Amino acid sequence: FTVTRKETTPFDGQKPGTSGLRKKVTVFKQPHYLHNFVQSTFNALPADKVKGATLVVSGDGRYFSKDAVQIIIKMAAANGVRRVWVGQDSLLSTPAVSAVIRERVGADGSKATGAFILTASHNPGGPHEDFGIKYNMENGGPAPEAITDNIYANTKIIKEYLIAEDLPDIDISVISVSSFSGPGGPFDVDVFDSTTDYVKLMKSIFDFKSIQKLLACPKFTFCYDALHGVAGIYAKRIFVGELGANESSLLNCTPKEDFGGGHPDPNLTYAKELVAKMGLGKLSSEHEPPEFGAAADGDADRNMILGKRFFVTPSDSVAIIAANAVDAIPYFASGLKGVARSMPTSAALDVVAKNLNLKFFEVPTGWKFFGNLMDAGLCSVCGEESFGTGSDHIREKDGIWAVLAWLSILAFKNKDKLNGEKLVTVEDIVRGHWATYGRHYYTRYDYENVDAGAAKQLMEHLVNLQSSLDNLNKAIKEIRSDVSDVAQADEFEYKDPVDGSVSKHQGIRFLFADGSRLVFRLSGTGSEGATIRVYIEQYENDSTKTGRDSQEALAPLVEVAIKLSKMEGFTGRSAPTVIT
Ligand code: VG1
Ligand code: CO
Repeated sequence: FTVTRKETTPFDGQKPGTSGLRKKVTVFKQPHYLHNFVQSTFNALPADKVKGATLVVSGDGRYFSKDAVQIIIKMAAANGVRRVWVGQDSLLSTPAVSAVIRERVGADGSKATGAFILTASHNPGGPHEDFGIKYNMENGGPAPEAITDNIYANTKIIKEYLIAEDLPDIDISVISVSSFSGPGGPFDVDVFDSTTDYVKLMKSIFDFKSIQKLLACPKFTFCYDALHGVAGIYAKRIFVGELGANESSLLNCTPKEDFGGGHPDPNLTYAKELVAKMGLGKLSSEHEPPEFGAAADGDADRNMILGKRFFVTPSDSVAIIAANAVDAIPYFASGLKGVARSMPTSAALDVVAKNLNLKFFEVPTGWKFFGNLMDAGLCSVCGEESFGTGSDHIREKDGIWAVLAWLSILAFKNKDKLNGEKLVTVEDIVRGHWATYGRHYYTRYDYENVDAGAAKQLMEHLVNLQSSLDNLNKAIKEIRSDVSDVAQADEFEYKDPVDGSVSKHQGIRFLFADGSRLVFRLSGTGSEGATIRVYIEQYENDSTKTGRDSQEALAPLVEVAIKLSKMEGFTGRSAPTVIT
């Protein structure tokens, strides 16, 4: 092949957000748009991570992925990359990409040093919906801010990109290696099986035999919904192929470019079919719900865990996994190095860390902040309130891993009960946890796609309120007299304990004297307008009061949050788009 230099001019707004660049497909389809971002990434990386390097390119299979893969292959060739690894049909879940970077060794001994992941995660897909791209590093984790800032700086000054226009399109539906020769030497494209490396890793972490026994027990019924995302191919291999679950326990496990028209976000609002099947929500059906249900987002890094007629909050989920990991999961048998959560995630994990005497870290939203801690051997298990849970087996959150962790805990708790009368249920485990550690009532209100200017004004208003604690508390008491005082109000700032880098403006916090919290953030993953997230939390350690309905228990704080922020005044919204 030959290398062509194409002239181009910068596009505005190619700044990677919480997790890469996410825009409407119509934006990505503009001539040179994707090219500019890919070239800017190559320009931002150290030369040895491009020239002669091995790169992974794949994603959740959403609309435009197939075109994007061919473009990136041609640009990689032209930029001197030695080989590109592509999952069959360009499918690899985000956690599988992380595993492939860390674990896969090519036939010639090669190892990958990075990846382009093609996903907009939980955002809908299709010609009029979202596409996304993000770069992951040699440790398997998302590029840190120093790199994403550098990519963005390059997008603003780009003048040309390199592409091998005469390289033929690669048939990515067939596992095979295609070899080419260019001006800089040989170039290979290796299309490989999307599930093998990931499945092998999962088998090295969990006791598959004990999960098999649980799933074989007629009293234990199981259900998994991939929402037509990439998780489906892993669910088939692992839950059915390896663990013996019935094919009929899988919902929506065939990946689709538009996720079947749905919103591939595993929460109580968007995973409607599963929620109904589990006996939750208005649509709940007549039949007896399964004992365990779970769902994933488009790129399979998120998870929702449900019991029969029971929802496990993601903040509780990570705390419960941490509390049981050593007993139930062989990978952690020798102990946890530490645990971490994102700032808006509830403090349920903090209480576990304290009781078990574990190192504990609170980081800003987004998985990239956990990576440094894990690389330094400081953290084993971590999680976010946004349905993200994971461990140091890779450097991304991992939806299937979380399900296997829960199945392991259930298998452990039921190991002597499989022939008995009654199984320990998901609900029993959660209620038992609250009885030991107390309960963090928790909810998140999302106001999606509000006017960006209005959202900014609302945030400024909140920051202004923080200038006087006295006035703030007066204002709050006028809204509700039955909430405790705000003891500290600030914007969260994080100093990375490993590299000393500082991240500012990571969310507006109101910390109450009784341990309650209100947090406000603007989303960094949307593609249109702004999304305001309001996180509301209250701690209760009187075990007679941990069984209340969560929305009811949180009603006073919710009222304070909405009125204090003047939500309706600024945004015109009288209700959130999504409550989780
Ligand atoms: C959201 C979540 C955050 C998560 C991020 C990426 O970010 O709040 O916790 O890490 O999505 O998840 P934001 O900035 O919109 O609040 V994924 O599964 O979309 O890559
Ligand atoms: Co995701």
